[in-house]
Amino acid sequence: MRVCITGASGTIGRHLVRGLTDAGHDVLALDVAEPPPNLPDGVQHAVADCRDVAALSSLITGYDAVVHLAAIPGETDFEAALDSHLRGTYGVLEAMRHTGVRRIVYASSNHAVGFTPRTDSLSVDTRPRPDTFYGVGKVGAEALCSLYVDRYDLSAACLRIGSFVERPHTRRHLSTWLSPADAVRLVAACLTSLDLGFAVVYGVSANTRNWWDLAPARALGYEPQDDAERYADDILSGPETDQDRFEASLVGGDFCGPDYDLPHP
Ligand code: 15L
Repeated sequence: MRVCITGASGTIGRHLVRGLTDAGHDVLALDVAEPPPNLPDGVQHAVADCRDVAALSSLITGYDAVVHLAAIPGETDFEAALDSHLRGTYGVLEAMRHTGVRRIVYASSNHAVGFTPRTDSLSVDTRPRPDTFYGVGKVGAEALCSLYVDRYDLSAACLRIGSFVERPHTRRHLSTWLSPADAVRLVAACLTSLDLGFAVVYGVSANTRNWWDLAPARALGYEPQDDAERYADDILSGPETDQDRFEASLVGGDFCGPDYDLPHP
């Protein structure tokens, strides 16, 4: 498939550019700033702001899908969150509508439901419960994807990603880790699933301690291979702290704590 990746220079973007290219996709690596380092041979890159519908439209014409990662990857003030998540995603969806690109894989986040308390199994149907303006932005961008699916017949997968890190290093990560290789598997499945429509799925690896429902992602063809448990001995060797216990009690972990309550103007 011809796939445009926005935010291609970011942490997840760099892995996906290489992983999807290796999987045989024809990738356009798009970013607002510098080209991603170590771009694989044959990968095109372009610089554009996702809010610039005209620029984006001319770049994605003829593509099959957009993997939309571009956004500020953590908490900000309200205005920045609005701009980054809502205006950025709106720009991508509008460019897709103008050019007939039919499928979006959107990097949402667990922080869309971050204030949800620990349960046996977290359903994708749980109500939006953002833990930050970042989470509010993700909820809003998921809603935009839903609108464009229903009104303009696009297909969308919203990935509520857990903790994308090279290797897990906190107790929470034992549940929430999404390995780089599994991230590629998840996005590849969403790109090629025949019956996508509108889907919200959790993006975590096959972690022994996972408690987020992976059935919706598996239904799209995602078969995670990694498990944070292989790092458990190392991570659990220290004493469990109050912070660990707090992080385990809510989906969003430390994002739910006081450090993420930004001062309001
Ligand atoms: C995210 O969505 C953030 O981008 C990342 O910084 C982590 O906090 C991650 O979630 C997580 O929940 O571990």
